[in-house]
Amino acid sequence: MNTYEQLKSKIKDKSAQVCIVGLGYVGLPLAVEFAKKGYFVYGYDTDPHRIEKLRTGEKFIVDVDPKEVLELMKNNRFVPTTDDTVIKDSDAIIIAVPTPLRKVKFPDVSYVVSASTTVKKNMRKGQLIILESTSYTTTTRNVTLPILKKSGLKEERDFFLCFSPERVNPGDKKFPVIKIPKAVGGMSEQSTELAFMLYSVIMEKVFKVSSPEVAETSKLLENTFRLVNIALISEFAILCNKLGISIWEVIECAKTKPFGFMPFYPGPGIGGHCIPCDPVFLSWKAKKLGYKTKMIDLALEMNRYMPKYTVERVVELLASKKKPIEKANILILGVTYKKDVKDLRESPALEIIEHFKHKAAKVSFHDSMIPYIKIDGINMEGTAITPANLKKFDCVVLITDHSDVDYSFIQKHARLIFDARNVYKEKHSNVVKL
Ligand code: SAJ
Repeated sequence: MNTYEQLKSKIKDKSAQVCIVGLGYVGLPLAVEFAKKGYFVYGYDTDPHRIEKLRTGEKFIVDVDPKEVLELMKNNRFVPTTDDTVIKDSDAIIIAVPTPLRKVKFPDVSYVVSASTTVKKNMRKGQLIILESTSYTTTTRNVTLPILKKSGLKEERDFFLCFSPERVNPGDKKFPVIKIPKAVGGMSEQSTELAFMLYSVIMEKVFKVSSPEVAETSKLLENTFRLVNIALISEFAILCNKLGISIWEVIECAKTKPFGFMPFYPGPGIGGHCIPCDPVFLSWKAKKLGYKTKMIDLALEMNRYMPKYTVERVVELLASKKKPIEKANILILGVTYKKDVKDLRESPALEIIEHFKHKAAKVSFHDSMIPYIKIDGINMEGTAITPANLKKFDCVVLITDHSDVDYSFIQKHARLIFDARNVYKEKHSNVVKL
C-alpha cells in the first residue's frame, strides 16, 4: 500500500494520530472534536502557560469546556504539549497559528513560517499537513510547501498538503465549529480527498475545491464581502444624517425586500482580527501582482474614517448644547470590538478614546468585560455605572452594545447619549443616534 492508501485507511479506522499546531480559538476546538470522535490527538503549542492552563482546567477559549478537555486528557485521547517531536508520531497535522497584520499594513506570516519549519523538522513519510491560518492567496504553495520540501520528502507522494480556511465564530452558539461547512483545497486530488475524509469525521459538511489558492481566496472573499458592505452602510449613515433621516429606519425598510438584499449596520468603526485585516492580505497580494485594488482600499478607508466621524458627531452635538469638547466629560460605553465578545483587538473604541483625549476632553469608559484599558501607554480603569456617576458626564457615547447593560437605567440618569449602535429604538429627548 502506498502512503496515500495507508493514510486513507488510518483516517478511516481512526488509527491516524492527529496533531493540532496552535491551541487557540481555531486549534483547540478542533483538537477536542477529533478527540471526542475517538482519534488520539496531540495539541502542540509553543506557549507553556497555555499548556499549563489546559492541564489545570483553566478556561481560556470561549467555546471550549475545560472539564471536557480534562476528561479527554484523563482518557488519554488528548495530550497538550510544548514538545514538537510529537509531530513525528502524527499522521495528520493541522497548522492553526495567527497571521497578524503588521502595523505597516502587510501580512505577517512569521508564525506560519515558524510552524511550517517546526513541522519540517519533525515530519516523516506518510503525513497529511493542513494549513488553516488565514493568509494571502498562495501562502500554502509559496510559503509552507517550500519549507516542507526542505525535509527532502516529496510532496503528494511522501506527504500531502492542503489548505482549509478556518471559519470559527467565537461564542456563536448557533454555529459551533462542527456545523460550519468546511472547505478543503489540496495540492492534488489526493491531498484534497485525505483532508475531505479527515474533516468529514467531525464536520457536518465538507466542500472540496480544486486548489489551495481557491480555498485561501474564498476565505478572503467572505471577509472582504463584510468589509465592503459595512463600509457601504457607513456611507449611507453619513448621507442619512445629512438628509435628516434615520439610517436605522431606512435599513429596516430595505430589509422588507425578500430577495437580493442583506442588511448590514453602521457603527463607530470595525474591529476584530478578521474583517479589518483579512482583506488587506488580498490587496497586498494584488499589488504584488501589479494590480492596485480599488473596492478593498476604499472600503478600508471608509471603515477607518468611522471612528473620526463618530467623534465629530459628538463634538457637534456638544457644541449644540454650548459645551466645548475641551471642557466636556465623556463616558465611552462598551469598548470591545463587538457586542458580547471579550476582545479589544482593533477595537474602534480605543481610537475614539484617543481622539477625545487629543481634543482635551475628559474621558472615562465602562465595559463589564474589560476592567481596564491602556491608552497612549497609560492605564485607564473602568467607571461604575451609578446614577451619581452618570450625572457627571456631558455625554455617554454608546460604542459597543453589550447585552448585560441596563440601557433604560442609563437613559434615565444620563444627561445626553450618543447611540452609535441603535440600542434605543424609541425616541428620547436625551438620545441622539448615528
Ligand atoms: N460590524 C458593523 N456592522 C455590521 C457587522 C459588523 O459595524 O453590520 C462591525 C462589528 O462591530 C465589528 C466588525 O464589524 O467591530 C467585525 O464584525 P463581524 O461581525 O464581522 O465579526 P468578526 O470580526 O468576529 O468576524 C467573524 C468572521 N468569522 C470568521 O472569520 C471565521 C466573519 O467571517 C463572520 O461573518 C463574523 O464573525 C460573524 O458573522 O459573526
